[in-house]
Amino acid sequence: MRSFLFLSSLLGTAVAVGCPFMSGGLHAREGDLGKRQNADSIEETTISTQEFLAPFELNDTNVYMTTDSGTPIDEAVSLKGGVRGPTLLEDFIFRQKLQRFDHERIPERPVHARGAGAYGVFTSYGDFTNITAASFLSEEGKQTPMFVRMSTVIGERGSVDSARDVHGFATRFYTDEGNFDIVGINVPIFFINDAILFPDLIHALKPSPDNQIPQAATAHDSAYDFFSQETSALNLVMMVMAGYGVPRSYRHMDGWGVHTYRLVTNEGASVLVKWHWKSLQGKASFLWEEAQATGGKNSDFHREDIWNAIEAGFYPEWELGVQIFNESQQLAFGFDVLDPTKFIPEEVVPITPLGKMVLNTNPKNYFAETEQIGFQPGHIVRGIDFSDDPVLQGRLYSYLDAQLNRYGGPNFEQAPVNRPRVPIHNNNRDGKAQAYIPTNIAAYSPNTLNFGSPMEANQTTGNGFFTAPNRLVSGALTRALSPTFADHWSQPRMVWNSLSPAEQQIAVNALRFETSHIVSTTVRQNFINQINRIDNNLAARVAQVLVDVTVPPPDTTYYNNNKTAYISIFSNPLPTIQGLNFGILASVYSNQSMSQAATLSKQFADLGIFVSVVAETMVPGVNLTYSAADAIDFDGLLVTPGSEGIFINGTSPLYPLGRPLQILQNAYAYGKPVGALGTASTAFQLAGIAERSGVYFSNSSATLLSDFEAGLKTFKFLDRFPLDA
Ligand code: HDE
Repeated sequence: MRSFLFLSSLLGTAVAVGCPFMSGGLHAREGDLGKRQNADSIEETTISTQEFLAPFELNDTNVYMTTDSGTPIDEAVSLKGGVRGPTLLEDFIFRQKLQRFDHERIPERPVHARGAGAYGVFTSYGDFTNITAASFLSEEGKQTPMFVRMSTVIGERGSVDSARDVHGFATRFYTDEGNFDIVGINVPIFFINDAILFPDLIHALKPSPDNQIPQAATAHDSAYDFFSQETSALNLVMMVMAGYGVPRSYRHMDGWGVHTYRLVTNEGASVLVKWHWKSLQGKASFLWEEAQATGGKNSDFHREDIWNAIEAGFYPEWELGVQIFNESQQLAFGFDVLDPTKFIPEEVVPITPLGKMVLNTNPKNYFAETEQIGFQPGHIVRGIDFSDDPVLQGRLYSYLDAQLNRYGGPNFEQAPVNRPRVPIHNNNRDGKAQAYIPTNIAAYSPNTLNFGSPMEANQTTGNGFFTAPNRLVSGALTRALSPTFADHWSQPRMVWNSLSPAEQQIAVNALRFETSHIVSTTVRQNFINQINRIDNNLAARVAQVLVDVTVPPPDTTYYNNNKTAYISIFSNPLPTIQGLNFGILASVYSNQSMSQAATLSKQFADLGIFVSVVAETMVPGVNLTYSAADAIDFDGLLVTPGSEGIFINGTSPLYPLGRPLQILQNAYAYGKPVGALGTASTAFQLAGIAERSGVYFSNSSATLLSDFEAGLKTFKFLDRFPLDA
């Protein structure tokens, strides 16, 4: 079993960087929260993530084929009237096989259709009963099985993983008091502040209704028409453009619950919280050119990455934490905590770690598990309660409705992946595909015929769910948004301020790409007007590539100097390189190259990364040919001495023209660490790449190993790219 090395260094990392806001949050001190388990001591996963699913698994090894009703059959050939005659209606085997095929699909999710899932285990760091009655947080070391599904939002089920998009981060805890879902995303905010706008948002972002173009992309008129009219979206748009839209992998993104929730104790005392999953792999993102190439070369990049990591035992890990604040602090941070388009900077309310999730098991059947899982923000357990965030409130309806539509009936909670670990007892009955056999004939409450059972459970009886007793609601009915939600520009301004110059350039380039696709001059101008309210320099730089737009004078109403240290993705080295991909470029025509590749391959694999030796043919020791390989396959790459010839000549019928050189040049252009052992540096001269940060030349493989270990942690060398003057 693996030990968890990185966590101890990540605990207690709340670094204060000039707090721009009015008042600090309620930080849970260690004493407040009970003893936290030493993270290094959580070594053993004792709970099997799939134990409760095992009874539903079908094992087809060494058995005869049967119909769905169990009759052994031969279904390889249909029943005909003569070998050359027509197929007969009588053929129940044929009919069942075809009919089952015709019905294989259910409607894909209207959003988040493309995703990948995995099982894991959550371990609580301590006894948190002083802030919540949630049983999965009640004891140090308590383990709870989990399922997680990560996704893009806009693309269809078969779209590319590396599309620029917000990413879903939906987590289910199979707790011993029922299922609890945090259905979050990889940014702390959402586009809109009222769920009634969701269909508008999604209609604007999805492909055009006439020609279904573009797929999985926001770079079109309707999206920017919406963003420039519904300006609550600007905060999220800025984060997506600054790198959050193109994560390197699902493993390298954080997750956020986004809305404010309540934690409630057994006694009914409540605090407000924001949920956060911190990736212990660190945050890392693609560059846009790389993401686009990845989409074309390997549309399964993200699902493959997490699958391979889990198969190799490089179990990805996230730390669950909460920002905790008081009921009285709802308006204390300069905005309204019920507005999901705003986040509380971690300098203002640091994150209190609660436990750790380790994903350690891949699903066995994509449809049965990853496709059929039906997350709902309404899957909630005792000790947790909602807030009046209007988007959360709307979601409580929509997800249930979406599952009904996808399953065509109300028994979707009976699918193995949706069943709770604990028995269910209620008077819900019948419906399509009922899989239980309810035996209670008094399916109503109150009853005497079943001795009053199932009994009602509540705060004091039966350990039941309860609404926080101090939740207050008052006010006249009104179809209006709170004025405390009105500022749509101060936070995107803070996001912009918090980016390094290189990241600002990434955001500018991203917006140049996106807005270059806008045909309507009105939409272009509207968008420039809106980002001018974030920053005049940003607006001017984006507008540089457009025609027919005027950059208005600075609109300083919302300009501020606030910053947070927690937004920047590229400024922080990764805590670990485990599970990254590394390429060693070699040539089968050089013994020197092949023997160096074999040695280096072993040395680099010892760093806990996936190493591929690339050469012309798949002789032993080669993992990828130049016919198949591309720079997107590697987070870093090294050229072996003896292989220089293929960079100089670059022509061989065994691979596309100039491919080896192209791999090297693109890896450099995607900001990756690249290097050469010994004489192989001549390949770099040919590629026009000089030695500089992230470009390593050495005669010593030991030096290269340590250079690359550091280089892969740096991940992207942004100083290679020009900044606007
Ligand atoms: Fe979702 N969302 N959403 N959403 N969402 C769905 O539910 C919806 C929102 C999120 O991997 C759908 O089961 C409304 C915020 C994730 O299975 C649907 C609103 C956040 C997933 C739906 C929101 C999310 C969904 C599609 C109000 C982040 C994928 C199928 C504005 C905090 C879950 C389904 C998975 C999926 C509706 C807003 C995240 C249609 C009405 C905010 C991660 O019901």
